[in-house]
Amino acid sequence: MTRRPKSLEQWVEEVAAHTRPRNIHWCTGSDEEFDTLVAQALADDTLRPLDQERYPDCYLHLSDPSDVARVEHLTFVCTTDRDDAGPNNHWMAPDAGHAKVDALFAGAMQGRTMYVVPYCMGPIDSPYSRCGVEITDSRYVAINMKLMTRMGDAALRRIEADGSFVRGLHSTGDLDPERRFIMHFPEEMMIKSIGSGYGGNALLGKKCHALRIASYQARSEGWLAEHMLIVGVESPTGDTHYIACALPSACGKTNLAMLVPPASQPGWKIWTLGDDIAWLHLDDSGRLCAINPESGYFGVVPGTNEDSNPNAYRMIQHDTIFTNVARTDDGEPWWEGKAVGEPAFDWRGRRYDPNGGPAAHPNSRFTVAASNNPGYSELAEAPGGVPLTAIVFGGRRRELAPLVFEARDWRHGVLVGAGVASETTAAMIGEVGVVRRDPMAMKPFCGYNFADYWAHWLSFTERSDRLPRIFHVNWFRRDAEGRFLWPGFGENLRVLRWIIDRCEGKIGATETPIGYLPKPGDIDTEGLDIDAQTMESLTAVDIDGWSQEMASIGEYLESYGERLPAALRRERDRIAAQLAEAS
Ligand code: GTP
Ligand code: SPV
Ligand code: MN
Repeated sequence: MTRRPKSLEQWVEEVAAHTRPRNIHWCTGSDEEFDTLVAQALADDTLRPLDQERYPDCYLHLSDPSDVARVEHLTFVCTTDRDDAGPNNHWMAPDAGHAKVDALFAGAMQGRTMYVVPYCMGPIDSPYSRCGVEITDSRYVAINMKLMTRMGDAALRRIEADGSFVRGLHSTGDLDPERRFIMHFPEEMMIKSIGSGYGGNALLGKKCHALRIASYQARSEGWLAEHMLIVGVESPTGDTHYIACALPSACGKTNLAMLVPPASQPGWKIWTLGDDIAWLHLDDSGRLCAINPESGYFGVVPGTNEDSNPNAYRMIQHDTIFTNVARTDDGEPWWEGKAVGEPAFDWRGRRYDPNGGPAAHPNSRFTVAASNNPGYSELAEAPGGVPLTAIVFGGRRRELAPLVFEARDWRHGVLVGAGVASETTAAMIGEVGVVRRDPMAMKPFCGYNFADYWAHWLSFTERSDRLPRIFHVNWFRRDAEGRFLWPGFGENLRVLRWIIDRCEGKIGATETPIGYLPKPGDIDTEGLDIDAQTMESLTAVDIDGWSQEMASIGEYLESYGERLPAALRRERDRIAAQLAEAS
């Protein structure tokens, strides 16, 4: 048996005494254990079988209908000083936060198995990886953690060596949204989550640890924990550039990370390193390197088909857990945009009613091991990560934001990131389609005050002169009829190529107050059904619109008060002045 650190055993005992589970299971991470967990989940209806012939080892989980997305209004960062959590987080004093949830955890696991899930975020032998232990009474969570992280004995051995780990306590409780809380105690490296069994609320290694707790830790240790995909773009001559891209939830990270080059782009290859989270470190030579702390994907299902994302579509034909999709009459999973089959049962498990809303929940998800992805990069397990050529920010904007532009330098890039706005999506409970500020796509995930976070980002210029260049993209511009102006998906490679050409110094650009934009004709549109006028509007800067935007960004930044870095304010003022001059 792998040795269990004393501090961990003690904590497990304390939690068991408080939550009163029927029994305790320490997860080893073995394949046999996984099979047993799945068999048990099938027996108690946590998982339902799908057609095992066409979808081997695929299962369906239907969550409680009130529990289908992250809950930002119930997510708290509990720091001693309220200002350390910042206006970007809901805050509670640590004592009050503990008291609130500890009362709900009392006896919460009665009659259930308590799983002790050791996990490692990042390659087991990477100096950049960090471990945690999640205690949970959800078998679904234990199953998902096996697919999403390096889970079990190997992680336990690393915890023993590291001497520290993030503690995550989770119970599905009674699933009543009134008694649902996702609490973070970054000063104690602790998470307590109760009342939800869903994704980001319950798989504590993901958003709770790898972003909220890790971002807090990263600030004091000099690195960055970001809501970014990591992708390798290999040119026909065999050079590979690595790019990390921050897009808000359900705004295209998985799709970009798994892009399959269209036939019009012969010789190009795309390698996936990560689709949701990146941890960034400066190496000894000053390059910014990225690792993916996860080892699996929890991806949006609707819209995935042979055309939009062929690699993902094939990847989820086997060894996949589907959450909240619909089913066909013959037991296949079905979702809007699948392009084949017909739904018979919706995501609530009811007979499908065409007038009763979508068959699959818009935030239905697949869970699958990253090694299932045909484009999985061989460097995804590299302990040192991959050096980044470019960082790309983006949002979902019907208007204003051009297809792509480049920041003038790192400081300007930090402002571009801080100014990101995007339409809300089904990934969180709340209204969909409302534009809000989502700096660096981290609004729901930054574990500390954004003002301090921007200062931390800015500090990297003092530490390296080899930083990646920074860009902004928007795949989501629409015409008056609501149609997307840009084809997106695989065709986004054309934009990545422009980005790489810029980084290699191969190509010029039009200088504007908001940054460098592609010159007409510099983005390859050969073979696309897109006219020059559309390209012109996708790559133009609306000076009046941007003047208003910059005023709005200014107001937003000022809402952070005196902690706002002066350099960021000056950068905004500089661009606002240039826009005023241009109008
Ligand atoms: P999270 O897992 O929530 O962090 O999301 P994500 O950023 O990985 O988003 P994902 O790639 O799953 O895409 C979300 C939705 O955006 C899906 O419905 C996609 O079909 C759609 N989408 C992705 N890329 C594009 C694109 O280039 N153009 C358009 N129009 N839609 C896209
Ligand atoms: C997101 O919402 O950004 C996700 C899904 O990636 S979840 O794991 O639920 O956070
Ligand atoms: Mn995400």
